[in-house]
Amino acid sequence: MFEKNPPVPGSPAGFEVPVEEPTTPTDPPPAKPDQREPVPVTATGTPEDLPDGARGPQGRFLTTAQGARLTDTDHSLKAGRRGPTLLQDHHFREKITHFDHERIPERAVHARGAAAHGVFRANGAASKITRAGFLQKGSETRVFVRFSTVLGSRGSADTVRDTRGFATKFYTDEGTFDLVGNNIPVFFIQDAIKFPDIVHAAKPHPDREIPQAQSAHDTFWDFVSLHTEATAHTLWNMSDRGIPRSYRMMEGFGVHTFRLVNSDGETSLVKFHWKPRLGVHSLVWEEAQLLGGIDPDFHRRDLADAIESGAYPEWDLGVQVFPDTPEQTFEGIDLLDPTKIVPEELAPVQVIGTMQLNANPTNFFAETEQVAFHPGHLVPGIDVTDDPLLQGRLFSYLDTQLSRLGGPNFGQLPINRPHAPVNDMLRDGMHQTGVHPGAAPYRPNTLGAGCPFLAGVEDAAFIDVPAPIAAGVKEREAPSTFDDHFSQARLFYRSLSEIEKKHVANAYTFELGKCFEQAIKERQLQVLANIDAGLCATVAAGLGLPAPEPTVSTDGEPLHSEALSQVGATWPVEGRMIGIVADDSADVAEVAKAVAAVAAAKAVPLVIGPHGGKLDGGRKEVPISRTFDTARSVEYDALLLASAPADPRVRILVDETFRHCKAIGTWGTGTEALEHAAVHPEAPGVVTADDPEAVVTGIIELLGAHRVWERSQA
Ligand code: HDD
Repeated sequence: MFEKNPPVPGSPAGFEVPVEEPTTPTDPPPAKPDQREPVPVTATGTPEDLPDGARGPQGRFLTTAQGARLTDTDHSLKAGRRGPTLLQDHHFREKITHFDHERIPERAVHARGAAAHGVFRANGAASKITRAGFLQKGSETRVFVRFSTVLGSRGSADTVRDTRGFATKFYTDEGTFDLVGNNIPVFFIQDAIKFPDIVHAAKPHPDREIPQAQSAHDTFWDFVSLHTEATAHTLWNMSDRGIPRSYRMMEGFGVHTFRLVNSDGETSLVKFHWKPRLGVHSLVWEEAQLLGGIDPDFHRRDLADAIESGAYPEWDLGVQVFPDTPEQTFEGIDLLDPTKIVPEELAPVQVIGTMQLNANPTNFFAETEQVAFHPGHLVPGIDVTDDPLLQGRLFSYLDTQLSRLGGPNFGQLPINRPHAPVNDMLRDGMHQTGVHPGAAPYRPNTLGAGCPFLAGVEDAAFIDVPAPIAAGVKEREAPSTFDDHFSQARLFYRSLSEIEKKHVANAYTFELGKCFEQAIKERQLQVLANIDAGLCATVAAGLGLPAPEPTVSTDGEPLHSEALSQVGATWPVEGRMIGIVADDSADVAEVAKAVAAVAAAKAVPLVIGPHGGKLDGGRKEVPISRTFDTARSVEYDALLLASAPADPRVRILVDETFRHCKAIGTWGTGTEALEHAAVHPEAPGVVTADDPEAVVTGIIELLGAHRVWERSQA
């Protein structure tokens, strides 16, 4: 027999409704065990007595998933040594079943990525415009950043021509904030409803599923030549930004305009920018292509190696700030149009903090693969705007995790857990790992003493800004300010240096040259004519087609934004790779001096020799990092020649380094290696001296400017 509930204090006898909700909150329950730090470790067994050099804290004894110790994992349980496997082999079944389900669906876009942990430190400059706690002076917040390509599958090459994702998860005390951006500040489309169209066009053709991770094919150019709002983004992709040298050397952009709210409730509109301390640098196209075969993991390796060696990459986070006016425009630029930038000369980027990435993930799958970003992960002080692309993203990211991560509890995965206490009323579902106490995950309630209570501004609650919405009728239309598809492409193109413009022309010529349909090439040439007549003429000549006349006017537009060009400044060389060619005839003491000088400049010296092991000379020894078999020029940012091995592979090394406009230094007999490759010792960017330290000094200076563009043929 069940007793009737006892009377609620203060209520009439019995259990009659209506009952008042309690009005004084009790203490909130503590964070769920799985949201506390440090993250619980689930390894079984004892980690003591591990052999030296063990690479993981695996326990000592192998067990089943249920913790029973095992004597054998190499043989299935059989009816006799030569007999069939028994169905009762629970270890075999557990092992194979788990293996059969190891893969999860890859991301529909941005499937290929690499990530790192780090910390963000705010300088307080944003405190006037936002009340977000993590942006107040001195605040330090842990972050996890995932970089990615967009088009390729998980196993595709890193160095393809593509946009790069730059997604940052800030684990703030007030909840998680995700800044899910790209290395390109504009987007292909203005409205999220077009996302499946651009992605279907850019992904491999549905019949043969080729080409992988490429935009150089008919369906991509078919779509973007028709859908001219993609013009600016496509142009950025064809520029050097489409083939970054390293994730560490890319800018990042929030792309959309966001709305910040300060502690007085005042709002402003902002665009977020990440500025890499190492500068913005790119590969040249031939390097990118070669790397696709020689080291498809080039960017992933570069990031992990740099962090492992202590060359922690850093970015300044900056904002461009605009008044929150009803028009939401700035200097005539519609701030809700994600195909537009605001040139930095019109609205400077103001630095509000710095991020350092200082730890590699422990487990790729658990962290890099399972991390789930979402532009709707917002914190008090940061809100969204009505940009129709952002509005659609607010739906898509949550939705996609349901199939990718298998249900609605992906937020409980260690990498996705907020570092703020969570006290939600979400319950059950697939892969629920929380063991929620209490009987009243609903509101209003009396059985849980009214908890959880609702917070106000004074409790650091997230407030949806009551921003006015433009009046109008319900319709499927874009504002007329979204109609201009060319002025910003022109602005970008005209802001590039001559060498960068050449690269753009080469990229269009390559990509369209890979298209089969003549009509698509002709239509894209028309788009190019509306960007720049010279660009159009060069590409048309490369394709062997006539250059059309522009169909839009170019009058009265800004022509130049210096901040858009990558060329002309000098930057730190931390973590840059310098190859040092030497065979057994080299003066080993001199090689050792060069190695030390490169390391002292915080670059990475890699000795390339004819065999593995060491260069041995007198009392000096130098370890060889690469051999003529394994080395290819594309791995290095500069090359030093300590001797002149008569080996064709060395000739290719020198030849490619020269063609790719990278610095070359020689001393002693090394200078003869230049002759073998027909490189003039006085050519720009070639440093020859007697002393290897002087050579390294010259090379580091050249490397600061990234490349020796005077040498460029194209
Ligand atoms: Fe997106 C992933 C960036 C528009 C739908 N997007 C994804 C990632 C980045 C971006 C960096 C990878 C996150 C990670 O590393 O896990 N996306 C952008 C930017 C956009 C943008 C900068 C425009 C300014 N995206 C966009 C639209 C839609 C999506 C308009 C859909 C309407 N994006 C997705 C997605 C993904 C995704 C399908 C795939 C995996 C995921 O979300 O978690 O939902």
